[in-house]
Amino acid sequence: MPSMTTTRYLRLTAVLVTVLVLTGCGVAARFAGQPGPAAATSTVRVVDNGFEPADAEIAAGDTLTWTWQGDNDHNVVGDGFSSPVQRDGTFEHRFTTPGTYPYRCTLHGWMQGTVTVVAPDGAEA
Ligand SMILES: [Cu+2]
Repeated sequence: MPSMTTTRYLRLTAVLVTVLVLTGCGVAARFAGQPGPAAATSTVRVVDNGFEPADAEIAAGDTLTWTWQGDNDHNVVGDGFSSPVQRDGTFEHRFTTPGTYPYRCTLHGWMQGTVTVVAPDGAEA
């Protein structure tokens, strides 16, 4: 029967449109809900006397580089990574596991920083 076929066609079209609209909204909501790419920090400056920025964020698998720019000796000591005491140069550490990694300069206890390692897709661990 033609009318039956038409009805089925219309219902199918309605379902398809609904699916497309919902899918589209979902995608749009995901983009709208995301704060955007985090300001990935791959370099932290070691100055007198602090770390800039003190709170760095990188993706798991990325390497963070500390660059000494002050006039005094400092080091970078955290759980699983430790630089020598040095006055210039750099120190690198590759973070593979998402999490929060506090560190400090053992010569100046108030020099503290944090590395937040997020999953590569941007999700917090
Ligand atoms: Cu220091």
